[in-house]
Amino acid sequence: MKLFYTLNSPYARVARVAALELNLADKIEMKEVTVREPNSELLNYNPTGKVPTLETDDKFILSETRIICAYLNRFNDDIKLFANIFDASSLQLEGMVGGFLDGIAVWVREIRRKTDEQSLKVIKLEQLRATRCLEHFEKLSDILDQQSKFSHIMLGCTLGIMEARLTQFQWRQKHLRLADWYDEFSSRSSMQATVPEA
Ligand SMILES: N[C@@H](CCC(=O)N[C@@H](CS)C(=O)NCC(=O)O)C(=O)O
Repeated sequence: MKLFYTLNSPYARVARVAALELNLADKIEMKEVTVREPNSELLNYNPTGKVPTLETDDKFILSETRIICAYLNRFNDDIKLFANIFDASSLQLEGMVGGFLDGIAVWVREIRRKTDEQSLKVIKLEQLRATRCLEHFEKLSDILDQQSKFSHIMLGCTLGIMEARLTQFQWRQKHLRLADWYDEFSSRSSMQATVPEA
């Protein structure tokens, strides 16, 4: 299998962390690519041009982080990355962390534009969304454990890209228990091996 990624994509990081957590490093060739460029190698494989992208051994091209991680999970039955459909609490967490990541990705993308092209309205909206989500996860920190779950990996990667790219957004002081959870989760080797560039 071949996993296409960029160093700084939080979505691709989720897939890379999941691959490491599932002990699949020797089954996957990691291929760093560029995105949003007409000559990106990824476009030869995936018309969406998005990372992560997985090429399976039988040459199917899988898009979308969740689909890729679900596919990877079939190679290691000992770990159940995804919430059981009968466990609404875990499904709730998984869904809300996904929405949190989507919002942070929009915010990060917005501030990468030239200053005079940035929309303050979008930035404000995403800041408010992130603040609400952080409060929600802070309240949940009692039930957040350190298991290798898709929701936890996604939450760790979202907080990770916030720390790397939204440096002025001081979230730690008001969310001490979530920060503790994050510090412990991000110390695992899969997270350490995939830290975004400063
Ligand atoms: N819904 C997708 C989102 C993936 C995504 O947006 N990746 C970004 C990098 S963070 C990307 O590849 N952007 C390239 C582009 O927009 O052309 C997923 O879950 O995998």
